Amino acid sequence: MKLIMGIVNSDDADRLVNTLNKAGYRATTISTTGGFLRQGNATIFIGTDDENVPQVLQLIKDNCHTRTQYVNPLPPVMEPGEMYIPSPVEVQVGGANVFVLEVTEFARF
Ligand code: 2BA
Repeated sequence: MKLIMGIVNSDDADRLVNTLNKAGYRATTISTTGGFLRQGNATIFIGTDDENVPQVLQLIKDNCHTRTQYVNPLPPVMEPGEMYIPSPVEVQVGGANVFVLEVTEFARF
């Protein structure tokens, strides 16, 4: 068995979970925050048998889209009288960052 952990854009999470449920997969969503942009994203956990992993990865791929975001870099150290004009940097985020983990035991009581 595997635990698939997908970090996705919050706007894609509902559609992805609905699609997973319709395809017969169970999923858990938690609200998370990216360490770089410090913006909200969603992390979805799916526990499933090994043979289902390719299908789940395909569903994630089909439902999560890449987005362009802009970040303002930290201002440099300034001398008195100097002026800093921030120029945002383009960053491509997602569609999804996915980890597939081995599950040693699963219990449902
Ligand atoms: P964030 O950490 O907020 O990163 C958002 C996007 O910023 C990243 O998109 C990447 O394009 C860029 N980025 C991140 N760290 C960077 C750095 N040190 N220098 C330059 N650009 C950087 P994605 O790679 O698609 O990542 C989207 C989100 O997935 C991340 O949000 C984070 O929450 C998660 N993530 C990605 N890789 C991860 C990893 N190896 N471990 C844990 N979480 C990860």
